[in-house]
Amino acid sequence: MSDNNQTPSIQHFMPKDARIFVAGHNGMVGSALVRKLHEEGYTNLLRRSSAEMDLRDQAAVGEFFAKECPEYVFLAAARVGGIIANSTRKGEFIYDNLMIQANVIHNAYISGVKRLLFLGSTCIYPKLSPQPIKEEYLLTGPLEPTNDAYAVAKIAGIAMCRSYNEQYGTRFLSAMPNNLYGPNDNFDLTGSHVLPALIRKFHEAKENGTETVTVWGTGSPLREFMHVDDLAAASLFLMNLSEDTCSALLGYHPSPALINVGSGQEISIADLAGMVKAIVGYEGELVFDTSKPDGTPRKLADSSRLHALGWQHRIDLEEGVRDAYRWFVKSAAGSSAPGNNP
Ligand code: GFB
Repeated sequence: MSDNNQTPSIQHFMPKDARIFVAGHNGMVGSALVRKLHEEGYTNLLRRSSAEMDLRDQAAVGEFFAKECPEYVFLAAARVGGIIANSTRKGEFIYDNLMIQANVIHNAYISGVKRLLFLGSTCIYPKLSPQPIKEEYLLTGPLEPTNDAYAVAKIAGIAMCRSYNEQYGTRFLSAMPNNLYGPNDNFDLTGSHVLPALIRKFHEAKENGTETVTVWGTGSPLREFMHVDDLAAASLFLMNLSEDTCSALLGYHPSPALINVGSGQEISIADLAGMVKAIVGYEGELVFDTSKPDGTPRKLADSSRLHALGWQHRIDLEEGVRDAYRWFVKSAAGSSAPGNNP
């Protein structure tokens, strides 16, 4: 990985033996958080698979918090998916996300968790928001209809963190990353985001000698991408802010307790397809299926609030896509639905 942008080493506000709950540790984001926490020397991680604890179950989550008493919580568990999953399974997206986050955030308050980081997505912002998108543009316009159920759930989570901070003095921060990719992504073509879908499609077309690969939509939408290892680094950076800096962020005016985590690496879907095609080494043609939705035309996060704190992403998009492709070939190629998002 390139190291052009120097990220300051993480200050360690959280003690190395702190009891840290990573909710959603088997997903792409949660597993990256666990890797990063281990790399930084954290030894006391609490994890529960969805089979061991259904985060939608209020009683089960209450018992877990009462028994395990986590001190810090990374809330990376969520129902997530690409544009078609979001638009065709809205009931699941709104119910699962509302239940998971309400149970975890509420029990974090009840059990006296010191800090919580709630992870969402830049699709919380208005469909036609001015660009780049500042945190204070939240709730200033209509949402993109293909993912409004997911976005409303995530906005409710942000409001819940803010409300608990105001009423109960908790220290719950919401971080909104752009489009993520990396190891343990979901490569199932019906549910995945664009980048893992393109990796799988080009790889299989190359293996099978298929003459064309279909890309959904017009190819014109712009998206900002970030490797999940960068998000994990940013999440630890935020959780380890000094008390004063954390307080300033929680009380920031306008738009308290909310921070964008972007890379600035914006690219059109057509150009992204060209990049993946070259990395995979596929030599056929691209076909654009305009019966599929484009979604929001552009969602570039303004990450200046995070940059002002001293954090920058490190992984260049092309290198990151090469890394994700290597992971796919090693771990996932050939199976129908490998990996899982949180
Ligand atoms: O990544 P994606 O599914 O999600 O799609 P969003 C991004 C763009 O890539 C859309 C196009 O314009 C898609 O039409 N695209 C082209 C493809 N080919 C494909 C393909 O094979 N699969 C997929 N999935 N897309 C999601 C939201 O929005 O992004 C979520 O629905 C969340 O709520 C997530 O915010 C990060 O960027 O459009």
